[in-house]
Amino acid sequence: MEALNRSDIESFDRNMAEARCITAVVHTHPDGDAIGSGTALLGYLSAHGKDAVLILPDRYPAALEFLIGGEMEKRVIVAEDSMAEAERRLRSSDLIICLDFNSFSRAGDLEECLSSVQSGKILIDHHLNPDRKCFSLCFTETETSSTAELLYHILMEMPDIRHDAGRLPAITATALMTGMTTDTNNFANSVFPTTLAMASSLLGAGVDRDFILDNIFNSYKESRIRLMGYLLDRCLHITDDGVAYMILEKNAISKFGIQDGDTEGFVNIPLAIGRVRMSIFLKQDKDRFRVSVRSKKGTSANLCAAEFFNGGGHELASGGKLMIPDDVADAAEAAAYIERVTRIFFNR
Ligand SMILES: [Mn+2]
Repeated sequence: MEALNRSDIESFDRNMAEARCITAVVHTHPDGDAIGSGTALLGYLSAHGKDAVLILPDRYPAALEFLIGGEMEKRVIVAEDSMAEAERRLRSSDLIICLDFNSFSRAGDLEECLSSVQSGKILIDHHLNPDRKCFSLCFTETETSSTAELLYHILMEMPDIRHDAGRLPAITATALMTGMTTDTNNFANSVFPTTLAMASSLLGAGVDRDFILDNIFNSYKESRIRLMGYLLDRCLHITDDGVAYMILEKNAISKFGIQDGDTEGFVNIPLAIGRVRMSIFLKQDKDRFRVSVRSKKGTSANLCAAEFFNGGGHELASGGKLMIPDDVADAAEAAAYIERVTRIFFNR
């Protein structure tokens, strides 16, 4: 990643110092990086005596409860459960810090409120194409593993931290390590020299990586593993172009008792197959499918998601949606849609 701009760092520090009421916001369906960077910042601000709150557009996966439980929970608002409280909080904030998303539309029902409030807004993110005009200060960097890593490098520059991870509040150090670990899928992708340097400093500062790994990778419900087996056996298709896709429909979601977050990472599994170049995972959600796209180097998940799935994100890891009936007439049409558009994508 590029060196952080000194004047940006100074203005970030000044913005935080001058604000009394600071609110962090993350994207819908928050993952480990969103919750990790959000709670890390919350821990840092709280240690500085700030009135700090983290707003999540909707509920978080159970596997991340270890970051949000206890004292922290009082400082988290789930907008899906308390929209009025979330909007009140945003309106009364002196400073809003958006983490791990590139435009307000990724904050779901909070979009309008975020656009209309007049406070200072800071972006810290690692996705492509940030909506810069909406922010008074932007830290965006795609050459980094995660928002957690970017936030780590920013915090290292703060005058009270002075490049010593041991000076970070313990919850901040743990949460930063968690966000980076989930976004790299435990050091499997998007690992940069700076990523390993961060991991090394955090381990040196006493972060318990075994505790984090136990929570994020070894605490799943049995239903997740059984659903994984069902999907791989019954629902995995691979096209002649090497596109693997799985479609999780409503009936299977209720049959297996699946909740948000339970299917996290499923999209990566088919990439282990030699001839697969791209993997697409669809999950039905009311009037739409939520779409995850992953690709191997040389194929752009981002371009495919942007052109055919109303989305985008990173070069090799993107997301989007498929609307019913705008994009596909009904759920049963989704497979044919994927076959058709990926044939176009790979053969022109
Ligand atoms: Mn991220």
